[in-house]
Amino acid sequence: MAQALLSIGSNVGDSAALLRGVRDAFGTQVLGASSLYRTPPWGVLDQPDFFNAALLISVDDTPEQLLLRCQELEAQANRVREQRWGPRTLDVDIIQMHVDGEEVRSEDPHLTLPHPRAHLRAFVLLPWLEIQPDATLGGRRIADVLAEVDREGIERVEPL
Ligand code: A4P
Ligand code: MG
Repeated sequence: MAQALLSIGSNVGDSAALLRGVRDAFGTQVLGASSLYRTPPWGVLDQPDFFNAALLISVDDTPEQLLLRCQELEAQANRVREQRWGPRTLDVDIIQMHVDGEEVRSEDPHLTLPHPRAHLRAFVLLPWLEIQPDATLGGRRIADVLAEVDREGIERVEPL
């Protein structure tokens, strides 16, 4: 039995519908879904605003199996990999995963857990805080991690 926190994002196409499609694809495995947020681009600044949300899911998958499911959802959204941190129809990242109550840690570039840039990103932390306020990242409460990052321009839009 595993639990995972997913960060989902889109800034090409009907972003709200694409993010809702991810939630719907996980169906009854969804334990919690954040609101939909509109967020200024991070990394590559010269691109449209993103829509982001977080999902807490309960799955029977191994980390590798879950990564494959996430990549299948990206492929179904006709995602083309062009530029690192560039515009995309759908990005589904695994931020943190617990298997049988133990946090998974991996430095493998193919699947790094917890996600190596999560602590820098308000577009990950703010939606996550909404659904799992007691969560910790790197041994710290995510509210404390969030207090140190720039959250300017992030707006809650509506429920997912
Ligand atoms: N990978 C390794 N660890 C993980 C993980 N924990 N979850 C590997 C998912 N994938 C993981 O990802 C590249 C490789 O990361 C995958 O093949 C997988 O095996 P990618 O999605 O193909 O490429 P990318 O997304 O362009 O690169 P990267 O570094 O993953 O980008 P990020 O970090 O996902 O950032 N600004 C806002 N406001 N909102 C956003 O959602 N997203 C990005 C993308 C940039 N700026 C953004 C947003
Ligand atoms: Mg990604």
